[in-house]
Amino acid sequence: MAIERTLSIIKPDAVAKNVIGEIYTRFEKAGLKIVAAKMMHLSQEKAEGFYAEHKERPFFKDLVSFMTSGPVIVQVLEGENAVLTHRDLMGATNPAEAAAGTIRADFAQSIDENAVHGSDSVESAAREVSYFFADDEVCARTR
Ligand code: RTP
Ligand code: MG
Repeated sequence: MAIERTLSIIKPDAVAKNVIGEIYTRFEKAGLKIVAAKMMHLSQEKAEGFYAEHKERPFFKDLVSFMTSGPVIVQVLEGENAVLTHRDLMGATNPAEAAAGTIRADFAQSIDENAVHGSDSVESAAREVSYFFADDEVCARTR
């Protein structure tokens, strides 16, 4: 299987719940390595740019408002099949439909405040990683 990278965001609701460590533990237990990480409070412009693909959707304004409501933790995860492995750990977008034991089932309250983001393809991951990190901010984990 291919070693991939994916972009992960712990959203403002999960940071506020103080479950950053619990979420990181799930990544590590699944064999995903954190190769870049930062805490940041997204500006409106940064959040709008990140979710530009959704800008015509009815939920866009609420999504941007939520994503700028408090700090987030943004990280790059690396591992075998990282994009899908991470999506599986997250669970369905709507936590009411998320499988038991997934991050969204355990920590999210609604489709609008759903704890985490994960890239949905290798192509999106490449774009999203470079949206948040310069090349030299992503570290090789060789040992
Ligand atoms: P994300 O991008 O945040 O990882 O979530 P996702 O792939 O599971 O879902 P996506 O379709 O990309 O939607 C991005 C975020 O928009 C909100 N959303 N609300 N009310 C709605 O019908 C609706 N649909 C999407 C969610 O917060 C979702 O995470
Ligand atoms: Mg998405």
